[in-house]
Amino acid sequence: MAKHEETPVPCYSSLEAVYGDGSQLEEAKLRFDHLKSKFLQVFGHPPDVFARSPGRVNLIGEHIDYEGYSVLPMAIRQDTIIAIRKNNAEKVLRIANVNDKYTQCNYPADPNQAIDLKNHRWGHYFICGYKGYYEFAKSKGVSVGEPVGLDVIVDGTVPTGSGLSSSAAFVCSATIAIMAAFDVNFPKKEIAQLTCECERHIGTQSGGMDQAISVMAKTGFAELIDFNPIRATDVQLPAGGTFVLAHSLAESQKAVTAATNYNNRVVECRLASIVLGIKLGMKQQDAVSNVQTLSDVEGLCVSFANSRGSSDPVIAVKEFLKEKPYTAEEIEEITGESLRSIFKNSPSSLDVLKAAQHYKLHQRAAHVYSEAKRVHAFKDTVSSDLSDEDKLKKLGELMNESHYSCSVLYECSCPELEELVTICRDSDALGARLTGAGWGGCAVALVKEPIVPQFILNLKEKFYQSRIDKGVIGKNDLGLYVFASKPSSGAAIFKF
Ligand code: NG1
Ligand code: MG
Repeated sequence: MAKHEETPVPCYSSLEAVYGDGSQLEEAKLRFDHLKSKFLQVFGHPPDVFARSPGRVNLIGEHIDYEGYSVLPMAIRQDTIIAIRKNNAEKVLRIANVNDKYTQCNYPADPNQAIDLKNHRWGHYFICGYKGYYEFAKSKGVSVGEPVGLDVIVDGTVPTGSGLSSSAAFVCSATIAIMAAFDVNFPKKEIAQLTCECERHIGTQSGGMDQAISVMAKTGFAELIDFNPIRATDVQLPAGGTFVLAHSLAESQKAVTAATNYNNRVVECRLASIVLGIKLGMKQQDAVSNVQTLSDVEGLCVSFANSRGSSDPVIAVKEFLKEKPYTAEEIEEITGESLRSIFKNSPSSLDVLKAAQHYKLHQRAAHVYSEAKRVHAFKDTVSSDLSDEDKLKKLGELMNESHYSCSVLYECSCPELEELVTICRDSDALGARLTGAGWGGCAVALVKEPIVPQFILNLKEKFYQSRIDKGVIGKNDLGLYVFASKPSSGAAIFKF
């Protein structure tokens, strides 16, 4: 039997395979019916096919996917559903949304169009998938013919800016819907790779975690995701624990703040890896041309640590990267090349250089290497012969350590997340941490199953009530911002 990730995205003729037979199914039926009638109303004909892809919560392994390290997310039930139909009459991509907050976006049916990054629009994420599909088809030698128009309606339930990857749910469902409209399908792991690359058209230099889990998730399992090549290994979480997601209500606008936040960290990691490479004996020119990520120089760091009786690459970080932030000039002195020249082929990195005052190479590298180890410790704990109770305790500790590292070394937390994580721990979570890119969005807490209702009540009282009183959120909307989550299924196509 072909491995799960080698098989194409499944195509179903009914909703049960994905939404089960409980209240989720009822909710899904309403959403699909609404999509159909809205499609008819907006475009004058029914959709041809639907695709859905879920959001995700990352349990551990933050800001390391783009450095080549494995991460451990699970899919959540919130997803993006897309209804689509080819429109041969007009060469236009008409992208509407069930939510009136998102006004219809029209784009030319041109796979070579540039995305206008200076004017961010929600429809841009669809264009990522559109461009990605054509780039992929070209690389596979699939004949695509003349571009045609597409009529599209989107219905997303993953809260935006929440660190739960509404963006990947959108890009993946868009790509898969486009493929389904053109009647083609590919192995899931190839779609995971393609969607990871095409989401970068939005201007963030992201890794591939979100798309990989959205496309390859399986009900009931978290997944250890490895990169280069992308691979997913099922992780069965210990019984007795539940992951509760809680929104800090600070929205992180990653596409807008990329130069100072997300892409800034990607650039700092690249510089840290080049400097480490040189300090550990590489020629300047070699390091600048060949070292892309901290995983590229891990071997050198580990050899150095071994000479000190350890295998921890953080030893090399401590020895060779000073704690005080580096100026551009200090780094250029080490690399023998200007930063502008190192990043000359990456416009979004050049934006980072313009905005940066200094570069915290020591802290960023220490986070990445230690977080990569925690992912494996998490996986090893799950498969160890400890009791479920002891496993949960250990997983909680690893989550706490991960949060500390994100907050102090990677500086991707924010005051609201700090407050929320503290409240989670005070409310008897086994562990709690920010999840996703950070700078806002959600925390994830590991909680013993029997106390979940009390835990959620505590959060309501200590974190949300004052925000309800101030009108930040409605008192009936609490369920949208704090909920327990089980590992859900990955992408699917529906043809009725
Ligand atoms: P969020 O912020 O949840 O979209 C982002 C990246 C991930 C990963 C995490 C941090 C995108 C699409 N995703 O996730 O690849 O790097 O941050 O671990 O940018
Ligand atoms: Mg995202």
